[in-house]
Amino acid sequence: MDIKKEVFGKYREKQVDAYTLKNDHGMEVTFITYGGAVTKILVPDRNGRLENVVLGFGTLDAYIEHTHYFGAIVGRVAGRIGQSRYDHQGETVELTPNEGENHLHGGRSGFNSGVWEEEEVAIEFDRVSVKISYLSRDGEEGYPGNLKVFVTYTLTNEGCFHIKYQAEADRDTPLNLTNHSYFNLSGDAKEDVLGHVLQMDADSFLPLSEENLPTGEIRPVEGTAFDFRQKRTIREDMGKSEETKNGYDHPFVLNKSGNITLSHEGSGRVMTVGTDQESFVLYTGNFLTGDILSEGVPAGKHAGLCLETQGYPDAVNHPHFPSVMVKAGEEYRASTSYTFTVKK
Ligand code: G6D
Repeated sequence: MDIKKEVFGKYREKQVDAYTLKNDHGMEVTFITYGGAVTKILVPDRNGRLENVVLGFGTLDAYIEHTHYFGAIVGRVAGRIGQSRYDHQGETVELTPNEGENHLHGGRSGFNSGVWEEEEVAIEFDRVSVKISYLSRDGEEGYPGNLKVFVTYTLTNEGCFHIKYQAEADRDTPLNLTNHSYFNLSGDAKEDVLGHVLQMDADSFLPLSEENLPTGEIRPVEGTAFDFRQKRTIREDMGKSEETKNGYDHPFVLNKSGNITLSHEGSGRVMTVGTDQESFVLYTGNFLTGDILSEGVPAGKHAGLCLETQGYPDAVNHPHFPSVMVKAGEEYRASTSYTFTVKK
């Protein structure tokens, strides 16, 4: 078990560091303190060949220039907030619009573009972890209150990459954190993800409006292109419905103690996602534009897929959705794990 720390660059006079967490079986997770972005996850295939299973860039400039949120921590509120506003206790809070009139992924300068600070590095016999922090000041992107966020990235000797989120604010605020890694289990993005096999314990999904905002309906997946309760490839039903012909970009409601399993036949790699979050967005990289990855290959459409575990998007504007409001002084906690195994 080991952790390597290197300087990755400088952003607005702040040093950006890269940390590489290693376990005893060759698996590695690398992230940078710019946006807390996960840049590489090296996982063996069935022949023991270590390859990168997330989309990532090799330079800080590329992360600054491209807003696909590769690997980034997203907040204060992941997803969209309609009309960039919400009401709370009789007050209307105006956030910064950054997608038409709507607010997406924390605004123009969300958590994905902040430089996070090292809090703690821990090396134990069966796991290594790095805890980082970010202070979102009162009024940042329109949000109320000073919010201190801690994220702990852990890699275990059992092949589990675990993300723990903790936060506390001095005023009531919405909070909905996620990690925006794009997974591609073929390794080094050698093929797109449409042939990946996905199984999701999700009986319902949230239909979207033209602006990709939840309509408020919670619809059963039965008989739709959103039914992944039995495993199927991404492409199998994608083209069969108007809503998914360009790919998936939809929130699902995760069944209690449900899991998500993604696998790639060619490599034998399997990733199982577990979380304490009630929802997640399946996004199949529909808007990727061919940016050149650290492996020197372009990340075109469907080059990677995201499983953004989180609260319900736009929950602040849908009272019947589970709330994402955190009270002043209350501790927010959330966690998600990505466990990698190999099918011989
Ligand atoms: C697009 O609609 C999608 C989002 O879901 C995704 O998070 C973003 O691109 C990166 O806006």
